[in-house]
Amino acid sequence: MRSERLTPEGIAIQPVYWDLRGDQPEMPGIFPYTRGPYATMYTAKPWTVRQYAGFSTAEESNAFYKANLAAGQQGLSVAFDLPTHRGYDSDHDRVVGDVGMAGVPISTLKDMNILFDEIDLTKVSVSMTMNGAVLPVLAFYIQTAIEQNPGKDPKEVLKQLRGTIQNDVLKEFMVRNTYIYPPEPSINRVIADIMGFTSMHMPKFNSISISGYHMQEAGADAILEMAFTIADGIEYIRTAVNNADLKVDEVAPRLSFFWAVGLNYYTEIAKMRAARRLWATLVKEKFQPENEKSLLLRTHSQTSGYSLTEAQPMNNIIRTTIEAIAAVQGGTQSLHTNSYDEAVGLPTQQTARVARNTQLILQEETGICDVADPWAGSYMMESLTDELYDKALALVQEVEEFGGMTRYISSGSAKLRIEESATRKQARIDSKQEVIVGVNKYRLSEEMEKAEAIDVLRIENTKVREKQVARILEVKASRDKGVAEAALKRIEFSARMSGSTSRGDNPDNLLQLCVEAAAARCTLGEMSDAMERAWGRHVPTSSVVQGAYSASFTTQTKSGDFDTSVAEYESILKRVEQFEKKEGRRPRILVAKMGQDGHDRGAKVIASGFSDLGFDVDIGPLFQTPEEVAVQALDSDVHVIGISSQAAGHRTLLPALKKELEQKGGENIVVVAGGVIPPNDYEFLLTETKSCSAVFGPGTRIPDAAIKTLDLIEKNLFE
Ligand code: DCA
Repeated sequence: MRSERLTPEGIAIQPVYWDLRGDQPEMPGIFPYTRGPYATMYTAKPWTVRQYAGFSTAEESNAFYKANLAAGQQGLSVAFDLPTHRGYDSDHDRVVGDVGMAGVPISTLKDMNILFDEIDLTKVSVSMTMNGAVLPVLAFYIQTAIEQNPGKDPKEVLKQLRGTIQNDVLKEFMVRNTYIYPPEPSINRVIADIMGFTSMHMPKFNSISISGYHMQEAGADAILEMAFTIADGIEYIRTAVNNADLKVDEVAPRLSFFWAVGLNYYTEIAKMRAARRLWATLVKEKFQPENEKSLLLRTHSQTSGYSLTEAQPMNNIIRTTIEAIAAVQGGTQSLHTNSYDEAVGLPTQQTARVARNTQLILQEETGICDVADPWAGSYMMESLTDELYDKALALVQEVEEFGGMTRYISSGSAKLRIEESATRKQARIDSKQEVIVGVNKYRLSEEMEKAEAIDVLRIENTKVREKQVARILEVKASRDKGVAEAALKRIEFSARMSGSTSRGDNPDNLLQLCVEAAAARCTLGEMSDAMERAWGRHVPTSSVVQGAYSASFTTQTKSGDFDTSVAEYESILKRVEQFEKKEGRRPRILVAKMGQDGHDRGAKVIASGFSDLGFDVDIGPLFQTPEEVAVQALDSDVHVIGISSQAAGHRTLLPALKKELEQKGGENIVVVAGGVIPPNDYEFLLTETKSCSAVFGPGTRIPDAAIKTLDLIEKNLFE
């Protein structure tokens, strides 16, 4: 352990302070681990700077990773594109607008070989955010590592692999939505077989990254995020013990966590402290492990994407820095800091560099690594930690009494609570109870009309797809067809089996079979289809939260804006009433999402807000093609379609929707769009292609969007 450090003022900074209140102060590295999983924390090893990235092609992503490693990044974190997540090869009809847009497309082993070209997988730890097509992706990674080491015993290669696969499907059914199969096989086969295989063959590899991140991004508060994530973790250990015949100590030491860290500075630090204590206490109580490592909550963190604004984007550097400090003072093991342009598009080289440097400055210029858990003993922090602990424990107990997280999620309660929380937050922002600098306060008048345009990365989606299609054909043409078909048949056969196949030495373990299929050059889509034939594809249902928006919007606040909010709310209701008198029915909107983009917070909040403001709201299923959206809009006879786009598919999908509407006689339906759409694209959508009539960027107030939408519908109908 490093000894004390003197500041320029001559103050001795101790690596750990222990003169806490109370007789028996807690220590880092000792149960219940409130203060950190390791005794020495960053004095022995700072957190890992792990930036999440994936760009349009495997070649570009590989070059980016190599440059980042050379520039000080310490671990890799791969972002895959949405077709890959959902188990589609890049040549599939449903994914035309999505290939290469929000990450790297990986359809074949060849793609994965290129992705890690000249990166030694036995040396660099790699995190992969993958939950749907997790078996083929992990299989490609394993097979790539084996082929990088010709002549070495594959078993020895596997033992050296360090990294993490997200593999957290439970949260996909609550938020984010990149699942493929229904919950039962997703958990009892996919996850169980991965835990079985990795615990036996890959001892340094973390088999799940149990993620609260996406819950907070979808609108969960700290208690919901913490409680649901810990309840998910308990469910996974239970699955390992009951279904995969594993002992708690074979699986729990390699479960890791993932938090979002937003701008509620004190709360975020307290959340991370309370969560460690809660996990250690509950795992000890429920599973009685013998290995202390089973109790450690080790976590990755990411600064909040939701907290970034399109308006005055440089402010986002400050927001991200504050969040990064909270993550570090909360004791994270690994961190991603967002780029300041992420509210409008994908990061560029330059903005990614600023984000990475934010962490390097914290690590190397500030002395922040010199002390473990510097907040310990603060009356405020300790009582906040206790309070979060108690509230989250009560919610975990509620979930456990319900029968565990799988059942709680299936009942729809978890999703609904998160959506309610998101809707209330939006209403607090719209009514200025919550301030966002440059958005609902301190916004310059010239910024009202249009946000400042900044350079964002633009991906030539058609070219990327053509390249991918050619590579898939090449791989299929050069392989032994018989061997590939036999490998796929074995996957399907195993998926149909009912007994437990999850242990790592079982020849029917699905990860084992997928590694064999990867070696036989089967594609990701082919492996996914083989399992889909046995299990089917999960079809989600959607509901709209009622009443939460209006209740929070018109809540009395100390800011004294109460009367203004009520007056604004009532004036919109009145306008909707007048519309109804004239048109014979209320304005009707279809809120829809196209492509493989499952981020539905924006769509759900808009649906709830518009519904509370008097609109008739239809909410379309996720993952629709433009044609399917056009058909639903015509069938439901809506006045307007609201498209929410978060994954950069708007330039392809909106013009395609416009074409479908024209072909099917729906040219009178107004189209509006919202989400992550760079200001540079507004002209393309509004004027050049006329594929929508308004774009509501991030930060748009729902009442303003509702009025503008009504104006457009009335202009269309009555002028
Ligand atoms: N004292 C003793 N050992 C330490 C200390 C310390 N103060 N700090 C770190 N270490 C050790 C760890 O025990 C670990 O060794 P092990 O692998 O043999 O257990 C090693 O150093 C690496 O440190 P760790 O804290 O585990 O950091 P990472 O390898 O970066 O793993 C973790 C972080 C959260 C566990 C992992 O799951 C991860 O990287 N997740 C990222 C997920 C992600 O990127 N998601 C993207 C959305």
